[in-house]
Amino acid sequence: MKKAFITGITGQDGAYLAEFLLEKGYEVHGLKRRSSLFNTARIDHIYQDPHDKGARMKLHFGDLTDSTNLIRLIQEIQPDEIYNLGAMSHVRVSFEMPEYVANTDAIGTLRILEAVRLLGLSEKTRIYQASTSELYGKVQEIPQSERTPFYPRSPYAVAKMYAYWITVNYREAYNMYACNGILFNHESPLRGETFVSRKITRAVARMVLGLQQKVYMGNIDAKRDWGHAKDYIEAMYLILQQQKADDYVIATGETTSVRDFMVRAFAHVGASLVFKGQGVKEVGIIDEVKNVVEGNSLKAGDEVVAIDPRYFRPTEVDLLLGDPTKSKSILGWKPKYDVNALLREMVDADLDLMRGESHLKQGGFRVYNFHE
Ligand code: NDP
Ligand code: GDR
Repeated sequence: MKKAFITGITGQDGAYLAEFLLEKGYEVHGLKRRSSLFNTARIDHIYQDPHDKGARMKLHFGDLTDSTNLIRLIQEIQPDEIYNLGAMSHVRVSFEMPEYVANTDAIGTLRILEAVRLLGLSEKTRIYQASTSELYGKVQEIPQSERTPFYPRSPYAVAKMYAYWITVNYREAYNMYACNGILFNHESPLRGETFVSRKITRAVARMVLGLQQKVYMGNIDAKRDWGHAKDYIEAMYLILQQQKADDYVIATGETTSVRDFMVRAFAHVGASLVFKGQGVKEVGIIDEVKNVVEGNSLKAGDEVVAIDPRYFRPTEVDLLLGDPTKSKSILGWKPKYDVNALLREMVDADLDLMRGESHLKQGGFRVYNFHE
């Protein structure tokens, strides 16, 4: 039985990957941070009681900033594959805590690589590093491929750049099977609520149900190449199953602006959204509503989107568009979702979730209303 060790198992990708590897028959070990509240909501449905004989999923307390913990765990587990997905992954937040991000996202990767080397597991253990399209940063070339130069634009991206190169260096210096997946943005109903796609789909669902009136956004001109996390974790797995370790771009090859993502998300619930004004004065107004969702609270004339500069970033990544030619030809990887299928699934999932909130509100319970 193959053993996988996943850092970041409680995150979006970790949850999908753990489920995928369990289905493939792996024993799955995950690194979980100690927190004062439960932080396993995304993996509770695949949790296996360690008392049950034959349990193939095991969680271990730890942190990417703690070398001795990582060395001990990797020694105990003796993994065939490590997926290093753990990271402080929010670009805007990285401007507020750059040192912690460097420690976790950059040096955390070094700690994993060093642990494998020091424990004499270089030949046995294959390592996947969660690299990112944020490495391309300021536009140098469109579309972006494995050969496009990097120009990181945030403390997050700079930390991930170190992680990228230290992974390449350990592969070349110690002949380790260590790879980078340069993944473009990928989302899902499990996406963290403060990333833009989920913030939008959640807000649309809440507005339909009358739980929220407006959403405040940052730079809605930004363009991203958005795919579905379910497709992208399959690419991670494929990257570790090749004859030769290498780095791959994983993307859909299609780009959409944040503004257009919003228009499409509102359209899915029957509301046409139009934008008026410019810069920080720009607003999004509902033009017409066809009631495709029962009890839709949205009405023509509602001002549902406004700009709040506090969501702007000191340095922005304006345009990401990936060229997945290499991963398609070598890995045989092809995404099943496009951006429309993705956002429809996300809006529908948030409508289901928010209906629960709506029932609570009708029952007289307090419903919290976070705007991020
Ligand atoms: P999430 O933010 O959803 O998950 C991040 C995970 O890392 C969580 O499990 C989190 O734990 C954990 N983590 C954070 N800090 C530490 C730490 N100090 N020690 C151990 N674990 C920690 O990210 P995604 O699932 O979206 O992304 C997975 C990886 O892929 C990340 O490295 C991200 O940077 C990268 N990436 C993501 C892309 C995307 O579009 N989603 C695109 C390209 C790269 P907790 O649950 O306790 O917070
Ligand atoms: P990103 O994702 O920075 O690309 O990083 P995010 O969804 O946060 O932002 C995408 C774009 O939308 C713009 N934007 C807003 N973003 C947020 N979060 N909130 C807003 O209100 C808002 N308004 C506009 C942003 O400025 C940006 O241009 C994600 C993360 O998952 C990283 O970990 C990963 O490496 C990259 O994707 C690829």
